[in-house]
Amino acid sequence: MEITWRWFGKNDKITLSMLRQIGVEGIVTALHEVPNGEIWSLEAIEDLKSYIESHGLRWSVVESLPVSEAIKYAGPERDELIEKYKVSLANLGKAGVKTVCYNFMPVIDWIRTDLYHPWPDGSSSLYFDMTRFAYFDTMILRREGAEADYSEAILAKVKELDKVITEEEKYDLIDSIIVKTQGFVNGNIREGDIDPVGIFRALLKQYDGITRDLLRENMRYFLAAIMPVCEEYGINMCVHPDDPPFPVLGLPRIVTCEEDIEWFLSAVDNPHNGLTFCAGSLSAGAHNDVVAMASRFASRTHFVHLRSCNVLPDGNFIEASHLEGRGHLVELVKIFQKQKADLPMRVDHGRTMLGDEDMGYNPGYSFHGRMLAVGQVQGMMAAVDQMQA
Ligand code: DNO
Repeated sequence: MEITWRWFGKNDKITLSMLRQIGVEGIVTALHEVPNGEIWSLEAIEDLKSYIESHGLRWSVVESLPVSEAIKYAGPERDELIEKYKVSLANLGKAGVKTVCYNFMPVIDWIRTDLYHPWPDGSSSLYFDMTRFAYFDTMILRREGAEADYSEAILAKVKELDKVITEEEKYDLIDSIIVKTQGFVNGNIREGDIDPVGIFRALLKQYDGITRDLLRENMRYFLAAIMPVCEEYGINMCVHPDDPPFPVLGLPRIVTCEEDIEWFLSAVDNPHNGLTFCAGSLSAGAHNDVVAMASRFASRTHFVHLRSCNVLPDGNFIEASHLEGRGHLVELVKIFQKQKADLPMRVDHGRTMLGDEDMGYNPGYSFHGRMLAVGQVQGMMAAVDQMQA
């Protein structure tokens, strides 16, 4: 696999020169300044690409070329947005950047409730707490019918939490779930937006009546429309699994398990329609056997996120060390190393440690924590290579 790193552009405090020193070969990035739905110009793509190359690295993967909401819920502007998406893809193809990660999650990309969940050793990880999430949904968002989506036990815990939660903690919960984790991934809400909860409610409304089957149909429609451009330019699309891999906030989620992946791969059965194998997202679902899924889908995997989770009682989960957890990364390295020598891989998130917490990095995207994970994965790769030689 090719060792890649998610880098957030020229203003990222983690510089390309730093990355070369730790063995990074390829960069995963996006034109973060271009608003969602606008065309990525060839000039802007080439400018960023040469900047990356001037540091002895290459632009391996786009993460993400975001799919606008109206494409996902099939709004009247859908075809126009797909045409723009195709122009961006063609421009990427002309510039030679040919692996494109995206997701098809309505309204909200990945979800965490705690950005600094402490480990006994003094470092911290991202965490998902079902009670706190249900609190956000039922007591802050006050979504109609939300209670029906949680067990009696969780609802009882929500009541208890309501007795002790402070206004500041409520603010932090909103900030973690719909602001801090979203803006930097070109999501719908950005830091500084006033009334994020109001914006969020309006976004959810757009999906009234959008069932799982309709969302699937909209994904099929989008993929079928862009495949000719992907074929012409040799672009591999790779959808990121839903994180966490289960329905949330009354929204359907359609890339959550083996059957879902099988479905979208065969709905548009084209080698350019592929998967980002995100072991972290998939391992957060107790229903997923991550190693079996990797074996099954390796040939349609164009990009790998190596990260691991532990699932805890109540449906809570924690981002585990790269050496343990349900992701079984050593097994995945064995599978993907055999599949394709230059398959791009990034370690995804890392722990926050050794001063990372003071640097203002995007949640999960620490320097020391990710560097440690890169070292661990490099070790796995070297050992697996020797064993397989
Ligand atoms: C979070 C990321 C996701 C991912 C997008 C891909 O850390 O893994 O935001 O980039 O879902 O479109």
